[in-house]
Amino acid sequence: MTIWFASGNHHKKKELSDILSPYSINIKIPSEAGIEFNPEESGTSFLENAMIKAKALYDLVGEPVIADDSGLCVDALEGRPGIHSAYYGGEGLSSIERNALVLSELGDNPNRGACFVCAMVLYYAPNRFFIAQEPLFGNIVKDMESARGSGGFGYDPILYISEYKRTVAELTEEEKNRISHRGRAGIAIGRLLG
Ligand code: ITT
Repeated sequence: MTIWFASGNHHKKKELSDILSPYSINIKIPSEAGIEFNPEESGTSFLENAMIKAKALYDLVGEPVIADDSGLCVDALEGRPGIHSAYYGGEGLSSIERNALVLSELGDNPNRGACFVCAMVLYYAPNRFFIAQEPLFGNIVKDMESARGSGGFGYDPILYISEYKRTVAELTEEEKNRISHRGRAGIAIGRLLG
């Protein structure tokens, strides 16, 4: 079965494709069908933004849709970057610059607790949808030299998972998908579909 994924982020698409493959579910994103898709994410929570994306694509294609809104929430920064993770510090920054910005805002604060959050929606129709929201807890590394790893994307190099003694970017794809916010939410949705 193939289902729409309301995203323009190819990293998310790759991860969710792998997460849903045991359920024999393929996903396709709007750009693959030549559909321009860039809804305004005006919500105040991951869940609201996931619903906005799901509904916007459903309105365009009239078929079931999955949407993912996600980000990094740092305890000592009152949950920032949070829902602003994708463009934190300004649209033009690279991931490395955004990671450096979070580290500089945190400074030497001993409270390094943080988590990734993923709100995922399976949207069948305006009155029929399912939600899964899951975290991945870790600690923000102490400086850019400790921001290791080349896997994953975004803030993966700065979130350290003590159980694995590695950053998320140092995990294999399988390891990340097994424990991640997106992996857990995706499995919950996959079970509904599979
Ligand atoms: P779509 O809205 O098109 O799906 P996006 O990247 O703009 O793509 P979001 O608004 O949900 O998506 O923002 C997610 C951002 O949060 C993402 O760009 C990363 O900066 C960060 N993020 C989310 N999941 C992550 C992960 O698994 N690892 C590292 N960073 C992640």
